[in-house]
Amino acid sequence: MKPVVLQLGSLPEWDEGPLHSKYTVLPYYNTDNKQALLDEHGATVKAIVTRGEIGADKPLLDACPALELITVYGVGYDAVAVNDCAKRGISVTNTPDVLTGDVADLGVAMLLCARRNMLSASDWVRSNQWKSKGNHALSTRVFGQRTGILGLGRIGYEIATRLAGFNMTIYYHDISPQPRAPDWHYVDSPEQLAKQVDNLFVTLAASANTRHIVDRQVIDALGADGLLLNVSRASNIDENALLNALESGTLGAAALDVFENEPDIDPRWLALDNVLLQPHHASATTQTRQAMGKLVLDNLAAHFAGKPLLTPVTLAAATEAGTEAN
Ligand code: 8YV
Repeated sequence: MKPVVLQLGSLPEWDEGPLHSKYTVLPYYNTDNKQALLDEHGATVKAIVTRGEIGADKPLLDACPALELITVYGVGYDAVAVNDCAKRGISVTNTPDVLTGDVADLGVAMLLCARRNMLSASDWVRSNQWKSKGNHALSTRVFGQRTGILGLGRIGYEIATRLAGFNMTIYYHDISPQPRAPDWHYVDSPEQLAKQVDNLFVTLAASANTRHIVDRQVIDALGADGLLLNVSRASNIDENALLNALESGTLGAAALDVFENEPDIDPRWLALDNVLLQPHHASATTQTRQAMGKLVLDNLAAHFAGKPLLTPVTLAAATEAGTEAN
């Protein structure tokens, strides 16, 4: 008999085929009466396939008493009730490493796009204002700026490495100085980091400990010429404080791939012209999504073959502030 898998989010069709051929898949995300599905089949579920932004909460875990494994299609597992998994001996896997380069690439692209006003400049051409009004307004030089990295994990490191190529001075904050940071400057608090830099990247793994770590003080410290970029999780930033600062101009600009309550984001974002909005797609290249799907399937296969998991999350460490990002 095929093991029963509860699927919490859609996957590309190249993953759906293999998933359905090896498992009895319950498409929770696609089911109107979710409670009825759980009442009828919850006791049979052996594995959950979910996505980073969806996770799996305690009520869902409680509805699946025979659950053995949660595989996350994404590096971030902050939305998974990891403490309950640890208590019940449920294994958790994620998809680290394979997405690092793409997330770093998009982060750098967001910085360039925001600082050089590329979207507004594109509109300038499309709306014929280049012809009718002349040149677009000047933008801000990127190379040689100072950039801060909040969370020097895999993604933060790759962003910093790329930006060093732009002759930038790199500052970072993490739980301690990181041995692999070459000549980058360690700063001992997020607020001090924000004070030192022009651009501040948030690349922290989200947890209860990092919730709103970028608060009003940090945003104020970045200041009216500062750019705040987030490719991790919305919860790392006090979103209301960020909106207030962008609306009042106490913060210069923001470039964001993640939002509270996404995709139903706060309409206040849409009224701002000093924010670059991206639809949580930093890892969304065909190549990376294929690699992420393969890891999900390989972890499932390993688990049901009684073999070691490829990318297990260490649950003891899962509640501490980490240094990865999405
Ligand atoms: C994905 C993510 O967009 O890796 C993560 O934690 O949030 C992203 O890479 C997401 O998991 C896919 O739905």
